[in-house]
Amino acid sequence: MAQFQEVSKQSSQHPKPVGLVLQYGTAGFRTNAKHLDHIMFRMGLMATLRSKKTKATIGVMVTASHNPEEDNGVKLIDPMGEMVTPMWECYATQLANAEQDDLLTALKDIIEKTAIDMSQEANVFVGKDTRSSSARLSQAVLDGVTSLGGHSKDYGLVTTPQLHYMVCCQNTQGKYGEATLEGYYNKLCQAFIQLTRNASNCTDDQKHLCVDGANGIGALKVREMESRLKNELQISLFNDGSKGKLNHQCGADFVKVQQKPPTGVVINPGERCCSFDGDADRIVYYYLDSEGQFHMLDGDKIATLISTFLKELLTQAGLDLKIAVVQTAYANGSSTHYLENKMKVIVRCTKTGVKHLHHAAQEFDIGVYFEANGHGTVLFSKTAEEKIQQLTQDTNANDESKRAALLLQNTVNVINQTVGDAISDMLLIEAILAIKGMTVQQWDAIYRDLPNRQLKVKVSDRRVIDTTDAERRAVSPEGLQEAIDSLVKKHKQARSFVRPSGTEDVVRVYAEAETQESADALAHEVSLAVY
Ligand code: NG1
Ligand code: ZN
Repeated sequence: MAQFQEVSKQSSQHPKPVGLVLQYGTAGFRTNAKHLDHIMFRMGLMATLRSKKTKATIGVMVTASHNPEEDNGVKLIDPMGEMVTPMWECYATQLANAEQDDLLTALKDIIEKTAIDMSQEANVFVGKDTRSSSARLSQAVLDGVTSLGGHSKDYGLVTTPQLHYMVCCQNTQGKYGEATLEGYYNKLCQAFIQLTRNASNCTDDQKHLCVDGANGIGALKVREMESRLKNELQISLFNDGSKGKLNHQCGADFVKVQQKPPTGVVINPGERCCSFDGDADRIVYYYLDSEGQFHMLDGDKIATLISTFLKELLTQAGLDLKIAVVQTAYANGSSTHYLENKMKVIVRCTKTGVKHLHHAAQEFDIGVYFEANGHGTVLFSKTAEEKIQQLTQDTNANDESKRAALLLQNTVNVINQTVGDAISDMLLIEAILAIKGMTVQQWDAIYRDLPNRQLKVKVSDRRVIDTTDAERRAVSPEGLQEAIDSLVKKHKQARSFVRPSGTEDVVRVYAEAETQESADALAHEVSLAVY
C-alpha cells in the first residue's frame, strides 16, 4: 500500500537505535533528547492511528515538563483533552520499541488489533515547549503524521494545557471555546475579570503577584496574556527565559522538592509568589515571612482553598451538588485531615499521575484534584454545569444565590477542565483571594503542614518495587513494607512510603513526621531500607 511505502521511506530518516527500549510512563516517553527522534516520528504515526480510530483530533505535545533542558518527551492527548487510555499507552510502547525492520509489521499489527479503517481521515494538533531540541523533535512528529496521510496543525510554542484545551475545543465544535491562543486567553481572562469585578475586599496591594516562569514556555505565555488582565492582576515576571536555563534552580518542582525559593526572583517579605514548571501545567505558591522564613502553599493548600470557595458558593446558591477532593499519597497528612474532619468533604486517594486523579474526579458533580506538586484542576459534571447555568437565569432566585451562581459559572470558565494548568489555576487562585480579601498568610494559616521530605534513590532495577493501596504500601520486594512500618513507628505523627518513579530512573521516598528533623531522619532511614 502506498501509505506504508511512505512510512517506510520517512522512517529511515528517523531510525531507531538498535536495542533501545523505552516505556510510555506516567507522562508519556521521557528521556535525554538525543534518544527521542525515532520515538517522535512513531508518536506521529500513533496519533494518526488514534485519530482515525476515534474519528477526532488528537494532540501530541513535545515536552519534558520539569526535567532538565537536556531531556525531552512526548505525550498523546485524547479527544476531550485527556490522557490516552492504558491500552493505547501499551500500543505506543510496542510501536516505539519495534526494531527498524519490524516497524511496519508492528504498525499493521496495531491497525489490525484495533480494527482501524485506514480510509478514515486523521487530524493531529502538535505543540512544543521551549527546549532547544523541541523544534527538531516536533518536526519528527509532523513527519510521522504526514507519512501516514494525516493532516496536522502545528501550534508551535504552547504550554501543555493550552494544547489540551485546543484539542478539546476542536472536538466539541467550539462548545468548550475557540481552538486558538486568542480564544484561550479571551475565555480565561474574561472569566477572571468577571470573577474579580465586585471583589470589594481587595486592595491594590493585593493585586500584585510575582511569577517564576521557570525559564520556560509559561513565561512567554504570561507575557502574551498580561495586558488582557486590565490591571486587575499586576504580574512581576521572573525567570522569563532571557537569561537562565530551563528549570535550573527554579520552577515549581525545584521549589516543592527543595522547599526553598527559586533563584532569580526578588522576593519582599509578605509578597505573594508562584512558580510554574517547564511546560506550565503545575503551580505552587510561597512567600517569605518578616523573619525571612520560607512558607510554601503547594497543591494541597491550593485544593483546600479552591474546595472551600466552591463549597461556600454551593451553600449560598442552595445547590445540592456532590463535591470531592482527589489527592495522591504525596498529599500532606494535615491537608487530608483538614479536608475530611474540618471541611467535611469527601477525599479520595489515587495512584500518582494526573490521569488517575482526573478519572476519580469525574465520579463527582465537582471534583477538585491536585497532586501535592501543584498539578491539578477542577472538573464539573454536565449536570453541575447545567444546574449552575439554570440558576444564573432563574428569575425567582434571590440575590445571594444568583451572585453565587454567577461566581460558580465564571469559575467553570476560568478553570481549564482538560488538565492541570498553571495559568488557569493562577487566575482562579488570584480571583478567590481577591473575592475573599484574603492574604497569602491567611490562606497559609488554614492548616499547618506536617514537616516532610522527599528523596530519590538510585537502584539497579526500580521495577522490583511493586505497590498497592494507591501506592501507599509496598508488596515487593519481600520484607520492605515491614521494614518501613517499623521505622515509621519510631517517629511521631509519621508516615512514609516508597514507589518507583514513572518519569525518572529512581525510586522515590516520601516521609512526613512531627518535626523536620524527624521527617528527614525517617526519609533517610527508609532510603537505606530500599537500597
Ligand atoms: P513520577 O516520576 O512518576 O513520580 C512525577 C510526579 C507526578 C507527575 C509526573 C508527571 C511527584 C512525586 N511525581 O511522576 O506527580 O506530575 O511526574 O509530570 O511529584
Ligand atoms: Zn509539567
